[in-house]
Parts: sequence; C-alpha cells; structure tokens
Amino acid sequence: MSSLGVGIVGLPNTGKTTLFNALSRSGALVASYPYATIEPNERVVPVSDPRLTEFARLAESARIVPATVRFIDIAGLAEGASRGEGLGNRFLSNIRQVDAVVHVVRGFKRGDSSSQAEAIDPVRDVELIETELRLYDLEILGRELSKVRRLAKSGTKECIERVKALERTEEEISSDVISDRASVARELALLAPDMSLLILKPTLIVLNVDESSDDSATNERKLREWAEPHGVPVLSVNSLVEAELAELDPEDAELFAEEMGVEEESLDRVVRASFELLGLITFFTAGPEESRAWPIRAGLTASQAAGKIHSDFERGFIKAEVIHQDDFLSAGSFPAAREAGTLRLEGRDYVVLDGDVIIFKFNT
Ligand SMILES: Nc1nc2c(ncn2[C@@H]2O[C@H](COP(=O)(O)OP(=O)(O)OP(=O)(O)O)[C@@H](O)[C@H]2O)c(=O)[nH]1
Ligand SMILES: [Mg+2]
Repeated sequence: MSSLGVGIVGLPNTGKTTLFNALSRSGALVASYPYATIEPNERVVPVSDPRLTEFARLAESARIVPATVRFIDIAGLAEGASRGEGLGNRFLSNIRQVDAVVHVVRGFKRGDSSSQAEAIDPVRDVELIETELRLYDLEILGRELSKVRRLAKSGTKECIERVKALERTEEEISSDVISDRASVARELALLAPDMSLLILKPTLIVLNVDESSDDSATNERKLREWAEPHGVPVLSVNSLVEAELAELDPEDAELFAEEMGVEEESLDRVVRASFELLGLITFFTAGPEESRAWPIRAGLTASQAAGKIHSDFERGFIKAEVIHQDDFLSAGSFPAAREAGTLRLEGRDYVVLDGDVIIFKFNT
C-alpha cells in the first residue's frame, strides 16, 4: 500500500521545511522500509513502533519493515491566500490532496523581533491559517451548493439530501469553534464523499519552539488552551535542533541533545501522532525473514488483510493463525503460543484488530 499523505502546512518561514528535513533525515537512519521514488518535497518516513522491535527480536527476523507516513512539504500560506494572495490558491489546492495536516506554528524568535508582527503569538498565527482554510472551504461549499440547489429543484431524493448535508457543513464551518471536526467530516463523507474540505482534515499542531525564548511556556500554554476546544492535539518540537541532530551519528546526537535540553524522541512523537491522524490500525507479521507492520483501515476481515500483503493471499485464503500482541510477547514464540492455546485459528471473516500478529495460510 502506498503510504497515506500528511501535508505540512503553515505561515511562511515557520520552519515547515526544517521540520520536514528533520523528519526525513532521521527516517533515513532506519535500516529498511518500503521505498517510493517521489517528488523531492515528499518523503516516506518510517513510524517507530516498539511492538515491532519486540516481535522481530522474538522471531529472530533478519529485517524490520515498519509502517510509513508520507510527508509533503507544502509552501507557506499568507494572509489572503484564499483570495489568491501569494499563489495562495495553488497551495491551498495542494492541501486538498493530503489525508491529514501537520500545522506548523512559529514559537521561535525571528531576527529583530521588536516589531508587533514579528512577536511570537501562536494563537494569532494558528487562527490566521485556519481562517484562510475555512474561507477556501466556504467558497467551495458555496459553489457546490448553488449547483446542487438548482438540481434539487427537480428534486431527486439524493440531491435534496446532498443539499442538506452541505448546508449543515457550511453552518459548522462558519461557527466560531467546530467542536467535533471528525464527526462533521464523517457526516459529510456519507452524503457528499467527493467533497474534500481543508478544515475537516485530521490535524495536528506542531509548535516550533526555540531553546532561548523566555515566554515559550506561556505561549505553549495559550496555544494548548486554544486547541483544546477545537479538538486539535499540540506537540512542541525544536525543529532546528532536531534537523541538526538528525545529521549526527547517534552517540554525538545523544550528547548534543542533552546539552540543548531537547526532549528525547520528539520527532518520533510527531511521526506517530501523524500516523494516528490517518485513523489506521496495524497488524503484524513476524518470521525469520522479516517482521513487518501492516497499516489497514479498521474493520477489515482476515482475508482482506491478507490481500494487503498479496492479492494471491486473498484469493487463496484458507485460514489465519492469530495472536494478540501481549499474548505473543508473553508466549515468546509461535510454537509456545500454540501450546498455550493463545494462537487461535480464524476464518476469512474474522475482523482484524490493532496489535494482532498473524500467520496466513493460503493456496496459490
Ligand atoms: N530559531 C529557530 N529558527 C528556526 C526554527 N525552525 C526554522 N527556523 C529558521 O526559520 C527560517 C525558515 O525556515 P524554513 O524551514 O525554511 O521555513 P518554512 O516554513 O519552510 O518557510 P517557507 O517554505 O518559505 O514558508 C530559517 O532561517 C530557519 O533556520 C527553529 O526551531 N528555531
Ligand atoms: Mg519551506
């Protein structure tokens, strides 16, 4: 499966590319992951998952193949982007293509930051971008509504339902706080699945902080207070330091990180949180050749999950031997699990759970 895409979005010069570089360089340290040749502003980044490391150890796997996230570095959006300022429309339409959004907000001092416009103010900045996203969405909704309203006059039931869904969405997007973006998105997807609205994409805010800002704790607190009712998670990262760390070998990186007082694994947390935005679950395979994480949509059956590995697996599916992660860890091996009775036999209609470790049996 080609990885789903997460767009890095924000005002100009907030450190989007710095974060992108840090993410993709740190990714390159991992031994192997499915590689895709893609545009230079797109990188496939492995998702570190301690479960996978454990499974590989137990199965004595020769290699580890983690799940991946595809990050796309999108150009900065300026105020007025929704009216076409600064190539705004093109960048906004780039965001339509992604499955989720990492919104980078400046939390570091810039040059001579005596002027008001340069003062660090994450809430102002976040609202500025969100306003542009909403204006763009409202424009698209408005255009679609006037088209569908005309069609609805001669009134198929489908058309009328679509108008209602679009109107409800328009109302939500115009309100001060969209309290549950995911449920608005779900409702819209049912009746107008072709509409891709920017503000409804699963979103994570990354506050790009600086080691030297005096009010960084205050800024972060204010941003979190803002984000809470909007239902958007916030992570703090020092992208500049992380980008430098990603270039060092691990020993030097550890020393430097300590010196700079950066939190361990802050990049890993960004990747994991980005992966979580995509709403996927993960099942695993573990054998001597490789241990591998397989991200799938929730609700897939065993035979459909087998089809993710190879279409022949789905066609020739016979059965699956399934064990849940903790049972596998405590058994220590498949034979031991078989003996303990924790490795179960499941048929094609078994619904795969996050954390299942699976051995597929199939005919080719
Ligand atoms: N002090 C500090 N400077 C940073 C940080 N992140 C980025 N910068 C600096 O901010 C400037 C812009 O960084 P970029 O990563 O190019 O920002 P961008 O958001 O990709 O910019 P555009 O693509 O032009 O919108 C560069 O000079 C970076 O070195 C940070 O965490 N701290
Ligand atoms: Mg950039």
